[in-house]
Amino acid sequence: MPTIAAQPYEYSFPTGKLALIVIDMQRDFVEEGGFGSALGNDVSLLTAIVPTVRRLLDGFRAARLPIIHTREGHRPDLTDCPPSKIARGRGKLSIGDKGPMGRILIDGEPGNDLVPDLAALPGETVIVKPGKGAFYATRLGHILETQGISHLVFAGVTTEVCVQTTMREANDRGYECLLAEDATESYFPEFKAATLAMIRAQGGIVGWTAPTDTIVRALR
Ligand code: TIU
Repeated sequence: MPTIAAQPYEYSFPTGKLALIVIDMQRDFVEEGGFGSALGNDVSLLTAIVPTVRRLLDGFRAARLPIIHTREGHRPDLTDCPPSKIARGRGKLSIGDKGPMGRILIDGEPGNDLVPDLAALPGETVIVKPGKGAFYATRLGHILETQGISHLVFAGVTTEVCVQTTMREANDRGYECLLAEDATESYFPEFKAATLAMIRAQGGIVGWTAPTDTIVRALR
């Protein structure tokens, strides 16, 4: 089995059972005027990882391995959004309000698109998810099962919210999870650092972490 130099120890994966999941690299979080900035965050930290996420995507594309993109987005009528989620945050704009990139966090609006450099290519899967975790109320589990996937590499934003939640969901479902350290980011550097540390602590209680270039080299 190929291996990747990772923390807390090497990550082995059966070729053909590995997939990439890129979490929520959408304009709502990465660009000014979306949900992230409405919550009072500086989006520049997130914008900075776009080229690294692209290198990871291109590595999986070159290796012809499955790629799944997610977007956090709700139906226009908000029937899939708990009122508690709309009320939370008390930002300038709430979910469903009209912002400079269309209605905030609504599927089909310009702000819900993946950033142009990370757009999905034909044959790649895009999952729109109403929650922070990508398994909740989506067909992700079914898709992975039918493709025989057992090992997942994770990238995207934000590290401690949607990425970590999805990684924990995947870990509980038996997937072997590796997070690309420099292809994920948080609005809070200290939260990113803590998340990487807690994932790989206790012998990899949630999974492994490794740099993007190390992962891409192992795919060749
Ligand atoms: N606010 C924040 O850090 N994250 C989210 O609301 N969603 C995701 O992480 N995608």
